[in-house]
Amino acid sequence: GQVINLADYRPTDFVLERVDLTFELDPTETKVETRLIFHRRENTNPNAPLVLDGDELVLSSVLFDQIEIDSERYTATPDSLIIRDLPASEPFEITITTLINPEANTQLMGLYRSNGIYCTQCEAEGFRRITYFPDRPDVLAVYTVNIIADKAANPLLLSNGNFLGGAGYGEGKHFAAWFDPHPKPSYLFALVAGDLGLVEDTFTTMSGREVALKIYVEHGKEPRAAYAMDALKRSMTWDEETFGREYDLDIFMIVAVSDFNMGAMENKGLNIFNDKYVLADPETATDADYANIEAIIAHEYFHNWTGNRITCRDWFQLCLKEGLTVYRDHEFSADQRSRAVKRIGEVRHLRSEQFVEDSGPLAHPVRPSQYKEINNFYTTTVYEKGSEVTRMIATILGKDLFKQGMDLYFERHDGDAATVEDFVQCFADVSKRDLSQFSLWYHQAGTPHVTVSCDYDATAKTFTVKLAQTVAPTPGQPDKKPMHIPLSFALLANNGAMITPASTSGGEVGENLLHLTEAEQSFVFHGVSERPVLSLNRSFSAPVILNFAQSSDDLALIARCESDLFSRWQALTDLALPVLCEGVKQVRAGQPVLFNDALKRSLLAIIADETLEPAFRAQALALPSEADIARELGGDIDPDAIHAARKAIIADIAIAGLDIFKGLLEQMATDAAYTPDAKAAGQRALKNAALTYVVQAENNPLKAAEAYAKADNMTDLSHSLSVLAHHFPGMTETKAALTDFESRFANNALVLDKWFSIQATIPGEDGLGRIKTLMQSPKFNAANPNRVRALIGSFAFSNPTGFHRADGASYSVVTEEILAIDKRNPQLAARLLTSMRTWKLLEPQRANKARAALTTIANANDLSNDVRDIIDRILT
Ligand code: BAL
Ligand code: ZN
Repeated sequence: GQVINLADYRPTDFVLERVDLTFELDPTETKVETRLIFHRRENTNPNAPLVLDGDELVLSSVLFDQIEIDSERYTATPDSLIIRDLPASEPFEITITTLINPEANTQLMGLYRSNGIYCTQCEAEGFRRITYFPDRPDVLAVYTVNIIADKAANPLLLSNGNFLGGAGYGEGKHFAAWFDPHPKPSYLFALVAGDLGLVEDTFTTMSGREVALKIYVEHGKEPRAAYAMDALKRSMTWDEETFGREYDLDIFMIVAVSDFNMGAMENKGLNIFNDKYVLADPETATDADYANIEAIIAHEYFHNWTGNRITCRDWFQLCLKEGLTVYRDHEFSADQRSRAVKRIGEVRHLRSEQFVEDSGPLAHPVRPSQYKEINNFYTTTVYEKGSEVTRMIATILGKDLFKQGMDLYFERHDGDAATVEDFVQCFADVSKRDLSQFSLWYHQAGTPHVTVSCDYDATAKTFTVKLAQTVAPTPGQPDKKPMHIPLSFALLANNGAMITPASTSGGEVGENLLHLTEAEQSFVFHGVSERPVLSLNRSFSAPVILNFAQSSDDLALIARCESDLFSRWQALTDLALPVLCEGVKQVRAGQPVLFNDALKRSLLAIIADETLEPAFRAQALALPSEADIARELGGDIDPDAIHAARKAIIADIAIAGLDIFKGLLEQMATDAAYTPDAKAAGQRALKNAALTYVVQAENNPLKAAEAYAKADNMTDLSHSLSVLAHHFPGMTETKAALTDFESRFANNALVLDKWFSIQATIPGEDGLGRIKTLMQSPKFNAANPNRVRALIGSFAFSNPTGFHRADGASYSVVTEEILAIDKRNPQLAARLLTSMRTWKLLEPQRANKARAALTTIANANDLSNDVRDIIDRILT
């Protein structure tokens, strides 16, 4: 693979004016005729050839202004088509015919078939697997698409934009024509054909236009699309009310397919979804599934403005659309649900995925400056850290200026292929702030560490907060500059009230916001009449790691009194992590796990506090995960010791709080029919968290088996099954429940994915045998990405004791599987391989085994670019 550099960006030599595509669909031999009108860009080399991208293409013919071109004038390979001797200024037409095989397309990029449905995935570089094309996001054109196909097998023929018309077409065939008036890059092209069920609705936009909404799913699954439709309408309303953005076509379509590499894709007017993020009903979807559907439906819809109307100049700018759109979907979910609980979930995810990425061999800036394989940059850094960077702009500017900046961005760049600099400039312009230091967030990889120390001077009545920031070296970036870090704060009095200082000095201080800009900086608060407790980085205003040795008493005060619920949760986490890490040491030293009562007291007080929403209390009960503890330890990781220590501490808390937990089991139970709203989901979350503690205190599967038997929704059913499987593997109750679940949902692959993933995450070294058996199950299908992620992905990413077996046996099995998957679907294989990105942090015996397994991959022949790129980076 060749390195692509941002610095080498230059516009194309030719301007593409319009695109006409005609597809004659056939499962194994689809004919694609592409008519392109170009003219040479002004002031460019008049002799430059036209260079079009391809990927595994077979050229059938090429015409210049409708006439076959001499073979000396062009060079065609599977990867490119180069045409020479083209006009210096006047427009010309190139007509290309290619033949492609959708059935054989197992990469799921370009045009492929999933369960008999023709569908496409073109982001980032899939369009070049359909036809030769200037396949880059800064080439925007208006598309007309004609689709011809067998009518009986494909009653539906869909593409982007508005429907122009259709009719019969020869024997047994028909055609449909679509026109998309909005210029777009090729990565937003989509085509769907097949036989699907339809759910319809309408939406009236703020200017009074009626938009037809259509969701297509497999026949029989229509009732399971109702929630997605509801989420879509709420998204459309929210984007009008919050960002003033109105939808711009007569029709908006969503198609659910069962083989999909990503979650979903925002193709203009024709979103294509992994069916996992469309289909839901109480019997088959969990509360988490409903929340994901809501978030992803919103995300793809929001892309219509942030991504489609304003797209990216090049793939280095991916965060321009992704980070911003994640920020928008986070805000949407926060408005639809509990903002604090949503924020806690976001931060948990950011820390467990993005912080890990940012501190390891795959670390890269939010806006990278080079890549070898763009598919490997659809990362939590680009998405989630990108969102955090947008959130910090909103925090620094405040609500009103942020809104003005967004309005300016939409006004100034509508129709553009823009850059991160363009985006930031809009906020600089409306706020008159210099955002050049802030922009380091886009360019410097690595999570900043902020060290905090406090000093109270009772005589002078001053409180000094000393901050020091560092960013560790990351690949290609040995030296880092100080960043602009917005830290939201509160000073709490001993009674929990907020203290307002008379004045502050030492740097810019906004409303409850410290602007840390220097490597070392001291903020002094004057007129503070008692020693305050500092609550810092409230609501996680900046994605940083705080090194702040706060006393248990101070943390307990924050956990009890902060008005910012996020900070209360954070204080509990800060109480728990040292206890858990100490427990790991005790386990490794062969000592009993002992700890003081501060954590237990604070935790149980929060759990029992009925003024707090149940969803928040459930989050508190979740405690830091095994991965969180590993990250806190930072090296010499022994997953078995981590598991044992955490288990011992939870058992201790469970016993101490047994009465509370039992009380919650009853209080949170309800006879009301299932609804997926946040309040009901929160009650279920607390009930189910309590169940986990009760069975551990009692060391008996009975209550979980009872919960399984009486569950009337998938949230309760899958939770009780997972409690049984994870805490009582092999017991009669567990075997019975697993068998029952498998037979009850034998015909629902998405639900069986839960059954696979629950079993794949049962702790302990037996996990390997279990996944080997499950891979042989007739229900498993190694060609379907959802199945692979549910079984092998869950094992590698979410079963530390099973995957990191001390003998290294799991590494061999998973690497072998990755090599097999790479032959069919490189994107999926590369993603699975990132599960080993932290191998160097393991204790030496496991690290050596991991290195050996990774070396096997590195030495394999014919690796895809995707896997080659990841293996090269994680092995060095
Ligand atoms: N653009 C790829 C899928 C998504 O982020 O929406
Ligand atoms: Zn996106």
